[in-house]
Amino acid sequence: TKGSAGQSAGVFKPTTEDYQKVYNAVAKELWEKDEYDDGSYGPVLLRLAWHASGTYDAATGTGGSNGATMRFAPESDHGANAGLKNARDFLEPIKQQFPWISYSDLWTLAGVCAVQEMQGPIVPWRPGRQDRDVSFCTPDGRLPDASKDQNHVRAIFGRMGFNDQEMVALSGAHALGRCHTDRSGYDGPWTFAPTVLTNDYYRLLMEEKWGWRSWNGPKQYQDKTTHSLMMLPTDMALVQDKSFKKYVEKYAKDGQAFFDDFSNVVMKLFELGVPFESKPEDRIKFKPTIDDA
Ligand code: HIF
Repeated sequence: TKGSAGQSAGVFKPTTEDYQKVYNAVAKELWEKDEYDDGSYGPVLLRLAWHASGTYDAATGTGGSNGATMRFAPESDHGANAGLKNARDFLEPIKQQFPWISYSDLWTLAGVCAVQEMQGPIVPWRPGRQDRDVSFCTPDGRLPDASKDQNHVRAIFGRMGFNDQEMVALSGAHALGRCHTDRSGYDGPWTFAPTVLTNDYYRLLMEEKWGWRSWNGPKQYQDKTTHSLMMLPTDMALVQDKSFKKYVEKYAKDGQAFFDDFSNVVMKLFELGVPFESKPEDRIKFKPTIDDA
C-alpha cells in the first residue's frame, strides 16, 4: 500500500518529519490545555515518561520504557504511579491521530517534548519501542520511595545503571511540577516556577534554609522563608551525602552544565532496556515550538 501517516501500521515507515509532527501535536495540546494544575501538563508528562522508564532492572534486562505496560493493572495501580492517568489520557487523542506510533515511543517522545517546551535543553530521542502485553508488567517496588535516604536513592538508580553524578543531574527535574496530597500524599512545588526548567532546584537546596513541615501529612521539608516550597526526604539526601552534594553545588553554580548533563541522562533514562535497531547517531533532535511562539 501507499502508506500515508496513520494508515497501515505494518507498512508505514515514519520519517523524522513524521515524528516531528507528533512532537508538534503534543506541544500544541500542551500550550492549549493551560488550565491544568500550575498551567501545564508538562510536569506530569515528564513524570509518566520517567515512571515508564524507571522500572528498568539492568541485571535482568526487564522493565524500562519498552512495552508501555503501565497501560495495564497492576502496574497502573502501583502507588508510585498515582495520578499518571492524567498524562496517559492527555496523550490518547494524539495516539488516535498518529496510530502508527507505539504508546511506548509516544510516552517518551512526550517526555522529551515536555522538557523542551518547558524551556529545557534539547533531548535527542529515537523510536524503536514496541508495546507489550500485560504479562510484561513489572513488580511493584521498582520506583523510588520519597520517604527514604541516600542509600535508597543509590540502590534504585544504581539498579538502572546510573552513577552519582547522573542521579544528581536527573534530580533537577524536580524543578518542575508539584506533589499532590491525593496522589503521593506529599504537598506543594519544589520551585517558584514549576513549569519552567531551570537549575533552581539545586540553588534552593544550597541557598534556602529548610525545616520539617509540621502537618498531618508525610514527613517533608518546607523552606523557612516563604513556607510555600517543599523538598522530599530523598531530595534533601542530595545535600546530606557528600558525594551527591558536590554535584548539587556544581549545578547550582552552572546552569549550562546542568542542561548538558540533564539532556544526556534523560536520553539515557528513556532508552534503558530498549532493543533499538537504529544507531545512536540516528537520534532525532526535535525542533521546539517555543522558538517561534
Ligand atoms: Fe519525582 N516525584 N521522584 N522525579 N517527579 C514526584 C513528582 C514528580 C520522586 C518522588 C516524587 C524523579 C525522581 C524522584 C518528577 C520527575 C522526576 C512526586 C509527587 C513524588 C512523591 C507526585 C504527586 O503527588 O503528584 C522520588 C522519590 C524520586 C527519586 C529520588 C526524577 C528526577 C527528579 C527521575 C524525575 O525526572 C516530576 C516532573 C514530578 C511532578 C509531577 C506533577 O504532576 O507535577
